Amino acid sequence: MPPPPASPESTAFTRAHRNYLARVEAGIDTWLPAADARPPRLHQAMRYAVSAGGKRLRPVLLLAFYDLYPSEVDPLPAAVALECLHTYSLVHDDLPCMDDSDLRRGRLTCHREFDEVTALLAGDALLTESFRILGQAYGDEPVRCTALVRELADAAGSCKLIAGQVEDTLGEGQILDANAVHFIHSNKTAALFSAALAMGVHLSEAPPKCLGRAREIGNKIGLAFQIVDDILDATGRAEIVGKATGADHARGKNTAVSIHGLDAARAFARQLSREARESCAAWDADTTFLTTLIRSLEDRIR
Ligand code: GRG
Repeated sequence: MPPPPASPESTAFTRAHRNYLARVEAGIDTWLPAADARPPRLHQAMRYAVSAGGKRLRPVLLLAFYDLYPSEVDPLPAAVALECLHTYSLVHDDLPCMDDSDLRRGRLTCHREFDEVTALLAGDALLTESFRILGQAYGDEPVRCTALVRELADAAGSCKLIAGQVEDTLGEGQILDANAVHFIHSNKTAALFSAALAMGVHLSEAPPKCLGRAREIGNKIGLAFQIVDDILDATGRAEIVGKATGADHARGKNTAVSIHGLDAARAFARQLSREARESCAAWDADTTFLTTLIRSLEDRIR
């Protein structure tokens, strides 16, 4: 039986989404050092980790938010910088000293494909690259460049992304309360989503008052996304997440599912997603792509 005809809205969404993804892939290829740059093993590992398989959610959100009030500035290098930083965190998180994972983005993790030392250094280099790219691309505009660097550094630093990772790791095998898990999710995951939207605002013509609202929407998307990730891990949909499932439970991790139970976690994710979509829709611009994207994240747990 032929598939039902796609609605005009979903066709437009798919086309726009493909377009964003193609731009991100091209940007990654342009901005990362060539695979044969010396030392080639390091640069191959960096490209291996960043290339193919990622959903590119954070850079797509940055570009889509920028597109609400586009400016003369090219947002692509910032989108690539954000994806490099996100990928570094995944490479390090997969290392034997952390989650010791074999699969990521549907294939072997960086340290399994290369070796532990190379993966550690590739992660370090991706982190540094993200700030080099921002400096190189936006250095001619010091105010904008500083805002972008601060936004990304703040989200990725010791009080947010790394704070979340540390408390997540320390909490393994212990029973944390809902506040502690909320802290972990807000910082390990949502901070980078918040930064994605805020960076889109810094690059665009959006009025400065949009910044706080953008961060808030990013926070809700990130929290919803993490809860969905926890649900997928608990319900074993490895083909959707591109990595082994059941890992959270096996490691004694505290998740939205272990704290609230499956049904309440689902309801919480849907509520956050709905709030994020409603806040987007109240924006004085065409937010159809963004609201459809947010709904598609929630639909992963249908
Ligand atoms: C090692 C400093 C350091 C931080 C690690 C990001 C992170 C913190 C750990 C990764 C493990 C994890 C479950 C993080 C929560 C956020 C999350 C679900 C990341 C995966 O993001 P996706 O699904 O990945 O967007 P892709 O591969 O699609 O880019």
